[in-house]
Amino acid sequence: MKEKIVLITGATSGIGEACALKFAANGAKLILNGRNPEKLQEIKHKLETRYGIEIFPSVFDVRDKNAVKQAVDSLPVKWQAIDILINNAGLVIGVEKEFEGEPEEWDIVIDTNIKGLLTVTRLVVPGMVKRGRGHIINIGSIAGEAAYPGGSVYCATKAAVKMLSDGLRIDLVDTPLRVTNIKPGLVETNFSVTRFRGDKSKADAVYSGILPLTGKDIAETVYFTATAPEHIQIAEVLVMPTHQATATITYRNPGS
Ligand code: NDP
Ligand code: 8X3
Repeated sequence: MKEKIVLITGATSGIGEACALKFAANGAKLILNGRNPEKLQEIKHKLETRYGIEIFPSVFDVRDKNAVKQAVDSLPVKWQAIDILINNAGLVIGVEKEFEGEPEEWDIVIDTNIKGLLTVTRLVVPGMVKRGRGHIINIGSIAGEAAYPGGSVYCATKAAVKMLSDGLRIDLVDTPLRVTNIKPGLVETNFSVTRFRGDKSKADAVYSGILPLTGKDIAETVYFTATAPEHIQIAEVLVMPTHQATATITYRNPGS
């Protein structure tokens, strides 16, 4: 991984931050995207000090097409040859039924999870094609496999991530580029806090009685796919806690 340039969106929390740590520990050069400049600086300082690697912080909201374009176009020359793009930024807000949800919140979720991912992909992948090397790793979800109660819009966005990953893989089939869709189940991050609009006790209840995955577990999976031999394209990985079988079927030990 030494000298590889890795761009991670949504690197200020959870899975994205854990990926930053994993790739930094293995010598990658990181372009870390986030919306919170202070948090990005904090991560930059921590990882550069700990691992002696270089980090380029890139502050933008993936929903803002002009900001994404400006950020990609203005990368200093030595940061332009991105080898790995990890499209991780994403969220869900609410658990309302489809006929009762907030359209403004749907816009945020759809614009981030689908259009944001697509915008970053559109701007980064042409360079990879020109250079004849690159790997696009999208963070999809088990939610893209089947709809569940109160999750239809989020599930639809992650089903879209599957289709965008599959479509990109098809469009790149005559190139050495690889496309991977990682589909995690329950991962304890800030994800559920955002889903429950800041209600930490409701968020905690999502993981009660089951040992959930961590951001680190997903980062290990992402890293595994990124370091597979060049002739191996891991197209999809569905990864869940041992006591999870589908998005809605889990075994919960009431005593734990
Ligand atoms: P977190 O809430 O911990 O992290 C989400 C990250 O995305 C944050 O850094 C957040 O930044 C960033 N982000 C959100 N919106 C934008 C935006 N518009 N522009 C740039 N960055 C943005 O959750 P996770 O780490 O769990 O989520 C990461 C990905 O994993 C998401 O795509 C999610 O759908 C997916 N996922 C999560 C699962 C889980 O159970 N946790 C399971 C399956 C998939 P900020 O702090 O500024 O909001
Ligand atoms: C997050 C996993 O099951 O909460 O994508 O939708 S789930």
